[in-house]
Amino acid sequence: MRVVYSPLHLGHEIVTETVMGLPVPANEVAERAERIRTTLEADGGYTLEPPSDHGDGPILAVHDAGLLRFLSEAWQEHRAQGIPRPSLIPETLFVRGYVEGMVGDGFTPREPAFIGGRAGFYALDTSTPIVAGTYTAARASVDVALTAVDAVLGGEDAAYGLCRPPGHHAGRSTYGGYCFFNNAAIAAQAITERTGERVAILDVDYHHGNGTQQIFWRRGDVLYVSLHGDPTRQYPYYLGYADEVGVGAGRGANLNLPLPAGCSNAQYLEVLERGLERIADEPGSIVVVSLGLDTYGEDPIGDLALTTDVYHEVGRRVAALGRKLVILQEGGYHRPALGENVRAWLRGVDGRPYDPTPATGFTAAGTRG
Ligand code: SP5
Ligand code: ZN
Repeated sequence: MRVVYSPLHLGHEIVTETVMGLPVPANEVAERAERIRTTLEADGGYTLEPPSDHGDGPILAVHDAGLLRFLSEAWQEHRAQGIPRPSLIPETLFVRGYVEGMVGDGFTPREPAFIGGRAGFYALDTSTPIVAGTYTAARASVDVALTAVDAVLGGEDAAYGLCRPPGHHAGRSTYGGYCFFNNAAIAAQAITERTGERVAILDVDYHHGNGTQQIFWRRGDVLYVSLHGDPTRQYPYYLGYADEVGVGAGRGANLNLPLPAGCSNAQYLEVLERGLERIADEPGSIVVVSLGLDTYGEDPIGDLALTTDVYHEVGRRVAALGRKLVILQEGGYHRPALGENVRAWLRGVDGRPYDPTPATGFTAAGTRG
């Protein structure tokens, strides 16, 4: 399988994130993508290639121009405004209550000049710091996704984009949840434009892909199916409920499948079947997969109980749809098992058996061997 990877992600070097106002060690770190890359290289069945530049067009097809401009300028503005901090985190967030009862009635929210307020005009949370290399990394991550699309439109049955930073929390005009541009949404949009076909997005990251849902909410040509920790207890909290089905032409083209804490492999596979049945009902030849491994039992921010061997089975079942797959990396924060979990998933897609790499010290059951 072709794997698209860019070392430019290394410039998005995050040390701490802010959770409920306090700094904690960052979860979404460069080591994640490097672990995945080295594990796939060691496997031997994956050929790494760099992304090609796809320009602004595919980004602006799903994102607000203001978000793109902000992200492209944010770090230099932060520096120019003389703020002596290692990363840019918003001072305020533009929550709906500021303008409740005002919007659309002769009032338009405006983007301020001070960078701490400007960041909050676009941010969803305070856990997504911007550093010197963030924009370059986020652009490269989009190009990784679009190069994986090129591989599949060029005839490959499946391609894997080792995207970092991830994308599925980024909405039309918002960044957050460690995400800046919505790689999967940009990929799906490019596929619809280039094939004229319907596209399905299967999101198996532990978190609901609020950005992807929002971007395609009114669209019937892009089906969004997501399995995730129930938002009553988990980020992104405000979206991801089962009764969110889309509106207008998009009604019925959004399927949320919330999962309970402690969800086992067997329970997970049952819910997965519902998602796969929905995708199989839809015309189209390509599925975009938002692949998060934060469903893993040892994930530091997830609370499901999946093990490495189930990822092989999930990959196998997704491939059994008989659709071409554009597989894009999202979350997954238990670094010691992350490479193996991705490798198991992709070998499932390839129809190759999975045996754990002895050097990792992890068995297929996910316990230390
Ligand atoms: C792409 C992706 O997986 N983004 C996830 C963003 C989650 N951000 C919230 C992190 C909150 C961490 N809470 C720690 C609780 C530890 N028990
Ligand atoms: Zn996640």
